[in-house]
Amino acid sequence: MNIKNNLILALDVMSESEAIEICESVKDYIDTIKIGYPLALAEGLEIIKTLKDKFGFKVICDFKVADIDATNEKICDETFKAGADAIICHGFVGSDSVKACLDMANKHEKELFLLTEMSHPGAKMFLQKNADAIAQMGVDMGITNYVAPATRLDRLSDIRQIVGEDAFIISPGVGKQGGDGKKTLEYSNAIIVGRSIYESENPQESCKQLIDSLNLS
Ligand code: OMP
Repeated sequence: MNIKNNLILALDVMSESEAIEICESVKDYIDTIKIGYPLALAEGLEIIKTLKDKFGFKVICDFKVADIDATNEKICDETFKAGADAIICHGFVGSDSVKACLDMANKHEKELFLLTEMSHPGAKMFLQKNADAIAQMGVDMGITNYVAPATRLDRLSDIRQIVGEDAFIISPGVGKQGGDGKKTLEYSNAIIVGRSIYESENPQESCKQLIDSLNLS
């Protein structure tokens, strides 16, 4: 996936009108947004097409799909039918569950991102211990897109080692969760940023400043 300015906006706002307002203000700087449960539950899956049609954005659906294979298949099918360009699934559920997502992404000729280790403190309790194995499972399954944390660069680096230079990694946790965008991009292909843009007084200016900071030599 080609992502403008290596920046994905996590659009976790709670209404279509807010979403449109934010997108309007940052549309010159980004071409890819991530929609998760907050906005999809508030406005329905139609919000995907609404924002794609209005702004021409690519949409990654962050539904962290984590069920048995039969259910994952249905979740992914509906999400791609609604217009998503990619979906994020969890890896801890194992290869049969992940394969159901991968097969559905391939069927729709769309993309799957495998979430390895999460960015928040709680990820250290259970997920971190298995994140390398989750990443390795993804490699073994031929998955090329991953989500890995901007909040722990040592772990991000480990995951990059496992998935290889050709894999595509996107990383949440820059800004509000404490991660540094420029350092993260030493390992990742793109950063995912939410609150520090959409909660800002001036989302356009925050977006611009963030992009400038990524390009500082
Ligand atoms: P901010 O912390 O507001 O920048 O948003 C980060 C976004 O990335 C939110 O939409 C989170 O749900 C998401 N996210 C994480 O923060 N950590 C993860 O480990 C994984 C995700 C994700 O899958 O996108």
